[in-house]
Amino acid sequence: MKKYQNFINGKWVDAKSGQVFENRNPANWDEVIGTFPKSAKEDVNEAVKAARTAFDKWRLVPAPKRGDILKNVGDIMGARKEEIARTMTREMGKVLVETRGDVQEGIDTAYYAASEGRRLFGHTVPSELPNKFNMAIRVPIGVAGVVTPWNFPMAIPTWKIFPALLCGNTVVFKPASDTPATATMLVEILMEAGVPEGVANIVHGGGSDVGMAIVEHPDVDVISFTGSTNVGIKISEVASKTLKRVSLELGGKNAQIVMDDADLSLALDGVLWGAFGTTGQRCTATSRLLLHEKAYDKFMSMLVDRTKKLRLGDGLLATTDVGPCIHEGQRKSVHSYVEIGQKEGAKLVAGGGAASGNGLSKGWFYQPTIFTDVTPEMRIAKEEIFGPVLSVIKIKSLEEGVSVLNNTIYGLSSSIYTKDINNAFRAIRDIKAGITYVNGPTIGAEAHMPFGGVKQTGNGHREGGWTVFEFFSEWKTVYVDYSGKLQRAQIDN
Ligand code: UN1
Repeated sequence: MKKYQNFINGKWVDAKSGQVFENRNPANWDEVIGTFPKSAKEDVNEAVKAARTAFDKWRLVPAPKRGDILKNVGDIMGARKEEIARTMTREMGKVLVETRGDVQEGIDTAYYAASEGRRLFGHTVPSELPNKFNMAIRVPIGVAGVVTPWNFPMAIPTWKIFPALLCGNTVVFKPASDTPATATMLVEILMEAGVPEGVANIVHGGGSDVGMAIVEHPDVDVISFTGSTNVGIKISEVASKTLKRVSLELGGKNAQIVMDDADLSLALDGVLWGAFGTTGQRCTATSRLLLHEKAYDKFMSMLVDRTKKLRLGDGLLATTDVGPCIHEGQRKSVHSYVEIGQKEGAKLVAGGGAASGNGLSKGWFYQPTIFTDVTPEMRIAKEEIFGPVLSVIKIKSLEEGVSVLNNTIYGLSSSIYTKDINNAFRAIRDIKAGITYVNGPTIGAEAHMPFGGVKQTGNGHREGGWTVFEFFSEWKTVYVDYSGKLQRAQIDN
């Protein structure tokens, strides 16, 4: 069995306590991927010290040179893509085409960040005084704490770490304890690509031991977290004591509207992929279908039929459409929502229980599940389930669809299928979400576009795209007076 370690100040080390935890395959719980250090505050302290020291040199490396290293990172990830994808499927279960896509998102992010090294644009602005020059430039913040989930074990860490490094920050990375092997590969690649010692550090372990120690550490300047809304609120509270900058990407309760004028077979492919891709374990997953009454009967019969044909299994097999839930606790939580839905009076038309059968007996499989007769006030219509459960709500009009779509505390992703351009633009205007897809499912964000949500999905920041470089840098405003005399703004002009 492989024994993994933390990476601190350029060296692979055990947790100071010597304790370890196991990582198992959710499609076959007998298979242990490896053991990982069960770290604590003392390990975080070492990593932060290393990152703090390394920051003094790294911030002075020209941004285009930092970009060149990230270009190498993208190249190495490309060469190791298949190996990383297979490891990822083994440790978190999603099917191989999806884990390949996850790695590709990391590669895209590397090349995008590499090119940003030759931009990182600032502003030059005319001064109100003669012989004076005004500019605002971007400077690094310091040590970045990066805390990431298990559902996108490569893509999400890269969204955070690559822009943080490109901007000149150093990093202390705590990956989800369900996907530490993929995270370790990312750190190996960073080192091989030429990231200097101490600039990127990884500390494995639990959220309350390691994650919170990073968040509360006075020498960590900025935190980027993706995960549940409850943990996000806690992070926000703890980080406020040292007034850290914090970016939070939290829950979602995303909906796909299907209008009566939509291309129904396109909308069907969209909702199947959105609801059951990654076993529904995405913050962008489609967990509500808002279906126009005129398309209802036809669409529902196609949807139930296709859903029942989805093949569950080990994500490494080419015959598998849907992998397992991440662990026992998640499968239990999904099932408890199914029970809640039934008690609330919704009608189960597909799935509704743990899946058993050939090849499924040692994994956390759950049948793709659909509820109809869901009303907007039911808990299954409002709360994030994070599993393969779709709630269907009948709508009479676009206005009703948008209003039901907005009836949640979250606002990450959204989708509308319609051939009517007026419907599409009204939806774009009125939907309260960070992302809206027209004639596409709620999933499928591209690395070079802003990613994030409104309301309790986050705290207003965006990762991905050009916006993430704003998050990981400070503005410094510079005035250069070359008049040779005292010039007083607001007074001498
Ligand atoms: C997430 O749902 O946790 O758009 C991230 C997508 C992916 C990223 C999703 N590119 O679904």
